[in-house]
Order: sequence, then C-alpha cells, then structure tokens
Amino acid sequence: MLRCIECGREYPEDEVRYRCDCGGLLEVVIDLDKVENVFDGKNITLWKYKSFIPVEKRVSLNEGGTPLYRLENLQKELEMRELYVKNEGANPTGSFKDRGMTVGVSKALELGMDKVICASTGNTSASLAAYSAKAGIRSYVLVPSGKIALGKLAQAIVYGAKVVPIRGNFDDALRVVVEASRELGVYMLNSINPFRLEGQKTIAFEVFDQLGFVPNNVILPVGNAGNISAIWKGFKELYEAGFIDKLPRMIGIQAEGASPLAKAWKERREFKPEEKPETVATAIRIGNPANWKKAWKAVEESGGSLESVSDEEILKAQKLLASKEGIFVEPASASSLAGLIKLKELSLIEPDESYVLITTGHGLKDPNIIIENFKLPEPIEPSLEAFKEVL
Ligand code: AN7
Repeated sequence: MLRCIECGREYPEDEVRYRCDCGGLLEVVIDLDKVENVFDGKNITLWKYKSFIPVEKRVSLNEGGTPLYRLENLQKELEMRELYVKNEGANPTGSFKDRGMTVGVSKALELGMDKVICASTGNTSASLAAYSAKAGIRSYVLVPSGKIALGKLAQAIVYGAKVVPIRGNFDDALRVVVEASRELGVYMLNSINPFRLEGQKTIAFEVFDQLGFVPNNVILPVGNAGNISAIWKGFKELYEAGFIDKLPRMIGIQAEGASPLAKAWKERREFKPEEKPETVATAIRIGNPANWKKAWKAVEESGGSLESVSDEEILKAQKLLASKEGIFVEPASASSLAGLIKLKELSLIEPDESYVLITTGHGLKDPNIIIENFKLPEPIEPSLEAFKEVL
C-alpha cells in the first residue's frame, strides 16, 4: 500500500502513481509483521533484506554489500572516538543509486512499463541506464548541459540510454520529466517515486548488520533529499519491527551554493527553493529538493541537523579521505566528511559518539576535478639519473 505523508490517503501499489491527489509525497507501507530478522552480519547484499522490499521481480547487478570502513587514521587526527565510512561507490555503477534502481526498475517491469525516464545530475542517469539495459527496456535521461561529471555521462551513453542534455539545471530537467512521464506514459524513476527509496533504505539495514549496533549519528550529502529520507525509513522499520532499540541522528550536508534545506534549518524559517544552485559538487547541484518534506521530518524526528559546507571544504575533505584512508569519493560524497569536520570545529557534535559517514559515489566518476587542480611535473628523460634529479 502507498500512503500520503501529508493527508494519510492510501492507494494500491499496482497503479502508476507518484504523488497523492493532494500533491503530497507518497511512501510505501511495509507489513512489519512479515519481515525476517536476518541481521547476523553475514553474506550482506541488498536482496538479503527481501522481506522488507515490496517487489517480487528482481532486476539485479549484485548491488549492496558495500564496505564499511573504520577510519583509524582520521579519527585519531580529528580526535574522535569512532568514525566509519560506508562506501557506496562500491556499487555496480559506482553510486548508491543502484539500490534504488534495482527495486525501481523491477517495479517498472511488474507494472508492465517498457520505457523509463529520469532527470539527473549524473549518477541517477548512469544507474537507470544500466538497470534498464539489464531489464531490456528503453531509458531516457535528461541532464543539465555541461554540468554532469565526465564519467557519469560516459556511463549513461555506453549503457545505451537516450541522453538528452537540457539548457537548465536539475530542477528544470525534473519539471520536464514529471510532465513527460504523465503525457508520454513513461515510468519515472526519480526519487519522488517511492519505490526508489525502498531500495535505498537498505543502507540502514547494512549499517546495522555490519556494525552489530546502531551508530549515534549518520552523516550524508543531501541533494534531492531522497537518500536521507530512505535511510531514516530503514532505521525506523528496524525499530518498529523490534530489531533495534534506539535510532541514530540523521545529519544532512548540502553544498553552500545549493543549500536551501540547510539554510531554512539554520535560520529557523520556511523552506524556500534556491533559484540558481551552484557548486563544484555537481551531483548535489539542486535548488529545489523534491523530497524536502520527507527529509525535514527525518532530521526533526531523529534529533539531527542540516549543515552546509563550501566548495573549498568539500575538496579538502575529498583529498583528506583519499590520502589518509585510501578512499576516493566524488566531491558530493566528500561533503559528509567536510560536514563532520565543520560541525566538530563549531562544537556542534560530540567527539565521543559514533559516526557513520555515507560516501555516495565513486571518485573516478569525476576525474577532471582532481586533474584540473594538480600540476604534474615536466616529463623526464627515461634514465635513473633524471629520476634521481626530481627526487
Ligand atoms: C554522489 O543523480 O540527484 O539527496 O540525479 O549523486 O538522495 O538526491 C544525485 C544525487 C549525493 C544526493 N551524492 O542524494 C542524480 C542525483 C551523490 C549523488 C546525492 C546524489 P539525494
């Protein structure tokens, strides 16, 4: 069953529907009497948690089961007790979007849809393209022209999506996609589609399964605000099923130039979209997060917070995570570490608590950002002499 988060109206799951008639966001209601307690720390993959996932079909590329690292070096340097990274870049197409797409594309098949569409800052398009290739259906992706990382564009192209660049940003693209899905009968797989979040909530299941306990805090980047909502839903389901007895705080980080949620939160005022979002972290260059109401609830209910970080802080954190821990993530993902560092400096977090940072996408998706900011030395003659000289 689907339920409106605003008015509570319910709809069956077998109709194509993205919003309530009142305009509210929908969420899938899971029967928690039927879920299985499989949290034994073993054989972790997304589909291990199938009793929580509301589809029967399974279009899969073996997503989930991503590594959870203890940041031994960084926790010492930052004088914190317990720091972890859950590295979602290790998914099949290199981002957490694969969790949403394995479920979303499976749902498309169950509904008998043979065309799917999304707007994307890059990762969603790469993932949708891959899963629809696997499913043998057609995919259309609309991306902001010139503002999508090279690796993501290459992925969408090679997996065989119809890639359409638009003159505008993600928010403009999403507006067109919502209209197109309605008019053209194409199934929309942006994160307003509640089935996407049913896949992404498994990040919460895996964190608990891998750690064996619930961390005090989960920190992650926020763009369209689907993932923070999904992870919170996952933890709440574990709680309501009686598998855990406490919940983490959800801490969402936005890039300063695209931070409508963090601004509203910090200034204690109504949410207002950002007209001209801008950031080096193109994945989260989003001014009007479609899921903002779900995300706001997640932060409020969990006792968490929303913060923003500058592009400079993001790039510094990206370098730090790679050079101290061997984990290369894209700029948007590094905003979780940048946010942690900023909150620590502002004494807004407790160094003795446990923190899990979600790094959402692989660093190789956006190699330009590294290369453009680094000057290689001049090439040397192929001799030991010449090599010794540069040393
Ligand atoms: C690496 O691909 O919105 O807050 O169109 O690629 O759930 O939107 C990407 C989002 C964080 C933000 N990190 O997650 C898209 C898109 C990375 C991302 C986010 C995205 P949401």
